[in-house]
Amino acid sequence: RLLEMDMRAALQRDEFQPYYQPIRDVASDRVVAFEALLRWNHPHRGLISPINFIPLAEETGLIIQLGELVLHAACADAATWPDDIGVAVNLSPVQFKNPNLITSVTDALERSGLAARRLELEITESVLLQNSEATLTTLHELRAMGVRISLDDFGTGYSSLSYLRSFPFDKIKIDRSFVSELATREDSVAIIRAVTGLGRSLGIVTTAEGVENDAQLELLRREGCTQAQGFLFSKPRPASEVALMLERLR
Ligand code: G
Ligand code: G
Ligand code: MN
Ligand code: NA
Repeated sequence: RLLEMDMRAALQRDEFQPYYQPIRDVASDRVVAFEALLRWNHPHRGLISPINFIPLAEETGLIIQLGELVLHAACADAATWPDDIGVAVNLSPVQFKNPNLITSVTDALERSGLAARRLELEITESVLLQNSEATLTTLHELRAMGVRISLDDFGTGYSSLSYLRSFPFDKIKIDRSFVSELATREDSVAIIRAVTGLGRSLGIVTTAEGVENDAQLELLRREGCTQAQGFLFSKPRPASEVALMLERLR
């Protein structure tokens, strides 16, 4: 079992690092960004997935430190990539309760020299669940800095559509459960069609997650989905392999 003290020690020993998964523009078949996905490189247990430590990090507040680590690493890494390639970083709802969030983002951009337009912050609707003024103010401030805001895991929560009205998101990420069922469930096709149509009418980029085969990609292309991400292109890989992924994929 993972414990808080293991995580504290791991932070000291620098065992956390973001991996990167490419996001491709569907119409041009070009990589437009990478999503940073945190990994814990444990000396005995090997690579530990975030689903096994993010909840503990959120309970203990360590997510604040971890979140800053990812933000700084992702901005620093992205600053070495071609100018037209962005980076997407996941933010926990807990990070929105931290009054220093704006300062951390500003610091990460300044220290890395990364242009704000190249940074995308992914939030889930649970961030907006309380729908507090403070959260919306923070989102608008980030937006005013030039950072883009994505609504992650779209379709898995309770009342997703109302969240689209509460904040002008730049991007909707369609949860991979809808993509994985495309071949077997007709209603999944209908849902993809509805969400890409919604994105088009609202002027919001749509990204399908969990794309694993060509049939899924072709269907997404037909429905006019803007971007695709998934094992079809690449698993998340360490920063040292980003150049290789760019060579192979565009
Ligand atoms: O990479 P993948 O299996 O393994 O990620 C699992 C989950 O962990 C996803 O829901 C993803 O959004 C989340 N996650 C990955 N990296 C981060 C991170 O840096 N911060 C937060 N808050 N969540 C992350
Ligand atoms: O929740 P979030 O979208 O931030 O996390 C993305 C998660 O999905 C990561 O755990 C990532 O490793 C995983 N993932 C990425 N591409 C695929 C895919 O094509 N298929 C499956 N099953 N999982 C994927
Ligand atoms: Mn995400
Ligand atoms: Na997601």
